Amino acid sequence: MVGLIVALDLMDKSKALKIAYEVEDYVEMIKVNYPLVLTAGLEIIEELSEVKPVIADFKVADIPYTSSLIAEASFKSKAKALICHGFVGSDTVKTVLDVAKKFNGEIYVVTELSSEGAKEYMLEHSNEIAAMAKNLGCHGIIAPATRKSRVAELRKIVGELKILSPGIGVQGGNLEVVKYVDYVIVGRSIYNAENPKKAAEEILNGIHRIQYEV
Ligand code: NUP
Repeated sequence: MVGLIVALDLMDKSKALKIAYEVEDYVEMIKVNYPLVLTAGLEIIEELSEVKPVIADFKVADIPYTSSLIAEASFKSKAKALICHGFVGSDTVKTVLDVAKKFNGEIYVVTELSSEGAKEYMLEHSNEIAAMAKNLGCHGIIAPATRKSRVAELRKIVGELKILSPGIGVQGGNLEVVKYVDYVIVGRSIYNAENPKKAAEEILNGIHRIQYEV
């Protein structure tokens, strides 16, 4: 069954916590990114972990040594998973994966961003990045809901690996992508909604409708 991950890109800790509790029945995981962690502190990961497992979307993209420290700080703060860029190459990805293993954590690799700029440089190597993530034994990839046909292609490359897909709603992607993914990541369409709980429920219903369409 395809699951929903809420992205809490908020700059207000209490609002983030409030929304996390409101949507908890509809989401499998909570994704945090720099906007929240830079304002609320790394402790927010542990606090949100009380609600659901947390993915730290730090898009790690540094030399292996520095990346290993970022991974260590993330997993020590109780992140369940960490997102790492793939364009940096296999040494960095392997290093953060080794750190993740010590904490029983997971690594998801960005193949190509969901934004338009990904077409300038990332798209050219996205398939190779996906293959690298699979060969290294990462847990999954991040693939763009804004380019459904690309996600279908990436699925063929990564096989059983998990695909987490952002870009639905404000970025223009739609739920059709659920045919190829394990999770969709949704931020603004939930946390900016008048009623985030209802928005999350509706998105989850939409996921199930499309998933079970014949
Ligand atoms: O390719 C990516 N696109 C993307 O939007 C990789 C990501 N990690 N994200 C993240 O997903 C982005 O940083 C944000 O946290 C979330 C999408 O949020 P929204 O567009 O649904 O508000």
